[in-house]
Amino acid sequence: PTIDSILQDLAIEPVNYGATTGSIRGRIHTLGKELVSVSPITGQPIASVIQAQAHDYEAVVSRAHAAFERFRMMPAPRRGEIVREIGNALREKKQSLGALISLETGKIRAEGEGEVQEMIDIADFAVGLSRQLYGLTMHSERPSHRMYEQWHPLGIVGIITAFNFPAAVWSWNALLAVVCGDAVLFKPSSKAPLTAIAIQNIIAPVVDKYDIDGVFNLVIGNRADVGDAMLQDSRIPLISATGSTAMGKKVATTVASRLGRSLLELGGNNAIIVTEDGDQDMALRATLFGAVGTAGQRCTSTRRIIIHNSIKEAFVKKLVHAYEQIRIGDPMDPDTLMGPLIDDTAKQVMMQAIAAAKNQGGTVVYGGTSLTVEGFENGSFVTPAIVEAENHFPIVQEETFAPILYIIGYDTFDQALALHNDVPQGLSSAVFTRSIHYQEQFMSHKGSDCGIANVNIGTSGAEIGGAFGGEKETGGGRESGSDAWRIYMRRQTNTINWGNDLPLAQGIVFDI
Ligand code: UN1
Repeated sequence: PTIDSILQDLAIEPVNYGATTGSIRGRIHTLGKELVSVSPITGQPIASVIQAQAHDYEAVVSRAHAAFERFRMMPAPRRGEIVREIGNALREKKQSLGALISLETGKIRAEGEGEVQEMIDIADFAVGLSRQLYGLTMHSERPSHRMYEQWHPLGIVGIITAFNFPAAVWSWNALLAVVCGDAVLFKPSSKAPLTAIAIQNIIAPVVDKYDIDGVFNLVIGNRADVGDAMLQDSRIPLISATGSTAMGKKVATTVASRLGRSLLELGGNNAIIVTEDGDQDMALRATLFGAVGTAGQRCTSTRRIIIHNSIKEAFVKKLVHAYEQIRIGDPMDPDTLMGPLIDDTAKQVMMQAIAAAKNQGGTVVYGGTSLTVEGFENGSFVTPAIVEAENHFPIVQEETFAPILYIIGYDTFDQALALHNDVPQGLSSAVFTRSIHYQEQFMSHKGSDCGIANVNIGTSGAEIGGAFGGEKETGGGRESGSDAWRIYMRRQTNTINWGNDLPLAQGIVFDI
């Protein structure tokens, strides 16, 4: 498809408005500064967005608040119908939205469409959930009493996302929050604003059909006008934020200072342990997808290989051979496996990390250079890097959002586990082994300290059905499947007395 046909199919104009309350009529005409979305593939502008300013933000939030008060009265299964129609609208636009994600972020077409598939999957999940927002019932300690709990809609949910999953992460939060009866306020990364506009355009006919303007809101704007206001706004009881640990700390402290809730999904430093008996071919394929896929820009990207010293050299050799065959270039070309980084700043950050790794004693065994791709001279391309390193190097302890893979050797499995957990982050992890003994140790309470721990599967590419997130500096939040929906609701405990007496709990007698 041509760029023009992609933009046309998603109703992206040359200039778009960065504040909307969801319906076609709900576009707020802002006067803010223009934000140009530049494709990392060509370095050329795709289209631009007029950013929301403080008064636009105010208009959106007050409409969202009013909409929430109406929307929470709609029965949950009916809210599920809305999400089902959104899922269908996404199915119709899977190709064009996937292509726009590729254009805007540089991820390859298969991964752009994969991201839309995650949106469709979570929509299906949310539809089922709309009939399963279960609470527990308890036996009261008092005679003729009954206790139960209910889950009520929470309010406006703020969703702050990163450039690397500009669509799927919105859907994990928004589609669950909406079946829970909340309104959502989406603040996307300024590096991927058009994907957010496209999502609003795709859902607008559904919003109009159900007359729920104000439930799905968008504000694209800078931190001073929009971002800080969201964090401080007590009309937004929950902020769900995805991004760097530094950003997450700011979100956590600001939201906590007003005793709001935050759901954080921050950096990872994900490792694969390969044991002496592990299937090396499978480990190799998982490493390629995990370390090179999305040009190493997933929070679940594989950043460290912790490998038994007896097989290390042979494995690195095979890895280098595989890296040599990776087709780097235009992500719109179906043969490409790795597109550009998000921008030239990301490229500089990668080059600084490579220099630091060398300085700290590491050896670059492959790649780690800037790359010029013919016909795409202004794209932000690099070669993925393999670096022999030690786990304690300061650079290895950090998350660098780029395709750098550190190779670390070990002798005993206890050592491997210790190295594995000895980083500040705790998102995703994997072991490749045939030994049930190692597998179970890895998943046990003395094993991986991450939110996600896989056996004979890589670190990235999780399904939506599980709870997604991690511990330590990853922020502790859980999104997507399992019972992650609960954070989008408020729990109420109800005790009902159906007798004619008023007994007190704990056997207290308080009579005159
Ligand atoms: C992210 O990088 O922010 O597990 C999310 C995965 C994807 C989601 C990544 N399903 O790699």
